[in-house]
Amino acid sequence: MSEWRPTACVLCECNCGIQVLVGPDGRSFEKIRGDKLHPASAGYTCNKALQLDHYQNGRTGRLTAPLRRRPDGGFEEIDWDTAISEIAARLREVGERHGGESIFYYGGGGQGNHLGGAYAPATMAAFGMRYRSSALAQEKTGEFWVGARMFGHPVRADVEHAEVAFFVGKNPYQSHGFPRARTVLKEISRDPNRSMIVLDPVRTETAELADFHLQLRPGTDVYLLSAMAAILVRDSLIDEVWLAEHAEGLDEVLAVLRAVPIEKYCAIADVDLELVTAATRRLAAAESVAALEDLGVQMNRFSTVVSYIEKLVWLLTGNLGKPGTQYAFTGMAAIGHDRGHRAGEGPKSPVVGAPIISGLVPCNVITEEILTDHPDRYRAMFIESSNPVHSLADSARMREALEVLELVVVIDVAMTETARLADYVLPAATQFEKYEATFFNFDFPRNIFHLRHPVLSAPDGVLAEPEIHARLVEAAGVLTEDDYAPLRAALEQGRQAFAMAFLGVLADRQRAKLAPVLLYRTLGPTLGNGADAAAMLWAAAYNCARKFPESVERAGYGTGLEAGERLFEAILTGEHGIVITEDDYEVTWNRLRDNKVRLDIAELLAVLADLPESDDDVDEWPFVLAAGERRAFTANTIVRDPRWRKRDSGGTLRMSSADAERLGLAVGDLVRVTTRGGSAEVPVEPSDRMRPGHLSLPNGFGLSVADPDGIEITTGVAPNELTEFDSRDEWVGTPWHKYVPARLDTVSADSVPV
Ligand SMILES: Nc1nc2c(c(=O)[nH]1)N[C@H]1C(S)=C(S)[C@@H](COP(=O)(O)OP(=O)(O)OC[C@H]3O[C@@H](n4cnc5c(=O)[nH]c(N)nc54)[C@H](O)[C@@H]3O)O[C@H]1N2
Ligand SMILES: Nc1nc2c(c(=O)[nH]1)N[C@H]1C(S)=C(S)[C@@H](COP(=O)(O)OP(=O)(O)OC[C@H]3O[C@@H](n4cnc5c(=O)[nH]c(N)nc54)[C@H](O)[C@@H]3O)O[C@H]1N2
Ligand code: SF4
Ligand SMILES: [Mo]
Repeated sequence: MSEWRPTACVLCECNCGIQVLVGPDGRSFEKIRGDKLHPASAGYTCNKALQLDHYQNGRTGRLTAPLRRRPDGGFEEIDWDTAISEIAARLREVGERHGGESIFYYGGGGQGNHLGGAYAPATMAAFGMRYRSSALAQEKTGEFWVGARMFGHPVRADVEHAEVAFFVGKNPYQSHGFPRARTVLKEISRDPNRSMIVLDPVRTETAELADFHLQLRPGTDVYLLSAMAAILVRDSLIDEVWLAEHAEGLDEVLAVLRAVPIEKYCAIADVDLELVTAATRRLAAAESVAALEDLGVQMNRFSTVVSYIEKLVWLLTGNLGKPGTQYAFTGMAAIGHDRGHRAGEGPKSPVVGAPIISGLVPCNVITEEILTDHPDRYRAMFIESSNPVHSLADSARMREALEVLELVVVIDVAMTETARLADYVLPAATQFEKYEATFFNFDFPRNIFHLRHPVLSAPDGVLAEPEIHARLVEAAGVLTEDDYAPLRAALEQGRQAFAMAFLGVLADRQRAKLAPVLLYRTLGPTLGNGADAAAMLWAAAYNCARKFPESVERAGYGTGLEAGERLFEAILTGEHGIVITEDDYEVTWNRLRDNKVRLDIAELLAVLADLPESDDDVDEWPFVLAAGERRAFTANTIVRDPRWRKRDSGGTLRMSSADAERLGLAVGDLVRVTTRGGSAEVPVEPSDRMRPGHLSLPNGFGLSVADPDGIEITTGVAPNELTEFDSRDEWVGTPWHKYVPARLDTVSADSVPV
């Protein structure tokens, strides 16, 4: 019997609730619709969710058995016992020769799946691994670090309730980033009392809805935002009363901003001074401003400094801890938290000495940590649920790095660009075949968690990640039945006795690291319905109730130890997603360090005080390429089957109509785009939305899949064939993928259909 089953979309961090109708074959999604019962998305989806069958059943190169690389470079299928014991033995060997810390862990989850990665710390501990990274360390670590310095706690924007929404290098219409984005954007746009300000060189779908589109020259946000902050100071638009109560370090900031050459900076950004002034005044006059910055600036020149000055703009106008501004959120995991060490202090990567922010080595130094004869270089990599050969800067160099490693293990659902270079590939169940969840729980005032139940059965030969980690940890010999027995005995006395026994485990720091697998093997099997993987969430729920007792109580779970237990039960049984915490806006202040904002970050103020004019070589590189734009049919590399796209199937290079006309190019004409890092042929799409001199390539293209005859088809250009690892932020090492100096050559007059 077919029935609608609740789950979620896995294509962006919003994870909108959906319902699926499984076809009579028991494998395909016959229909997909938004889930009205989901507490955050409430029935909303964008166009992409409806294509999820292509993730599940498309031509993806689905993996269905563990693979081992043969000496000739091909792969052979092996059984799970062989795979686990060989991988464990080889990880141990690497550890014995070079220390476990020479095994680098990368990934742990994509846009929809973090539950598996929550078990990975046990595998890391079992083999002595220490260093790790993920995609967050090539986009968000600058903002994390700045947030840690200014607030001591990560904050997010309450766009939904804002009078003024301020988007800096962010196109929520396509990329989302907050629930029901398209609906919210349209509401703001329609409301005469609310406004939208967008900084983007492209007239995006979001910019089109904006009241103020500051269509700046690419890479000049630091100047434009400095000018805006300086206008606030010059015209006495700052909220002095609020700042006196809530902030420290104002004088140091004012001293720098008073010296900003406003007109000159607007000229550098190439935006009309009057437009900048009007937008700034609108922002200052608002009761509430919610600001969202994203890759347009986080992967661009001065990225970390821009994250800082962007925050100064809304802090100087008093926009924190009130409805429609920014808030410090709760959650089931600590995403975005960092200690906020001063530059040069704090943990560092072993070879390059790069700062480790939020526990993550900057992605852009990974190849440098491998391609060297430094004694502490990484010798092996354990890669889970990510595709670094495609997603990290300079794919050619990343391939070279994987080739020199002694061992590469990949856990994925598909034969990806990265898996192809592995020594062992372990096949995972898809996100619809297992219990799954994300820790992207950033909502406010009601925060949401969604434990998705499987809606399809997994094929033989694949395993969910928690089981893979448990087997690896056991194969390492660090956990046996003897370790499980006391916890199981306690469980027989009930959960409270179990909780006490588990606290005993946590008291031993070494054992505490193995806690995920201890929970999985003891509590897991008692949860019923094959929900073993939810075991980790039991500890996470207790932790959430301990860290945010009032918020958990307000959400209806009571107080004390009981609250953690009730919250966990609600998570386990709430198939549509549940409210985990409920806050008021004021609570933000309790979460900030010293209940205050620290405005001055000396290192970054020094940069702002002394910005260079321009160092571009426009003769050699007349264009700036943004490598990796989010479009209607891109989703990182999660959907591999090119047939999922209803438009832009080849992934065009967008350029301004004026440039196209000058070069005699029409839609579909092939050009060769060349950068310092590489060169590729791509069809162009002239557009009046683009600034002259600017080029844009979509993300998520350049994937290879086999057609039914086994012939490999690659669709579009993989952006990181064109990027360079050393084009990166000075403070946290994030890449400047949106600012790739480029040149164009026409290839032929032949057009291809786009
Ligand atoms: N459709 C779709 N949605 C997605 C994803 C996807 O693959 N496809 N991926 C998800 C992920 S992982 C992320 S991190 C988010 C990213 O979400 P976004 O950051 O919104 O996505 P991008 O399109 O990469 O970049 C945003 C904007 O930056 C602009 N930009 C380029 N150069 C500059 C500049 O110099 N200054 C300014 N101010 N802006 C500039 C671009 O024109 C673009 O409109 O999207 C998520 N959502
Ligand atoms: N040039 C350039 N590069 C970029 C960007 C850009 O804008 N420009 N954007 C960057 C950003 S913001 C991000 S977030 C990264 C994303 O890049 P990555 O972090 O590498 O992640 P994804 O492309 O999302 O790939 C997720 C992987 O998980 C696999 N997968 C799917 N479901 C499961 C599952 O259930 N289990 C397991 N084990 N695997 C699964 C997929 O097959 C895929 O290989 O790309 C970055 N790279
Ligand atoms: S891709 Fe669209 S439907 Fe899917 S989670 Fe994101 S916003 Fe929701
Ligand atoms: Mo991302």
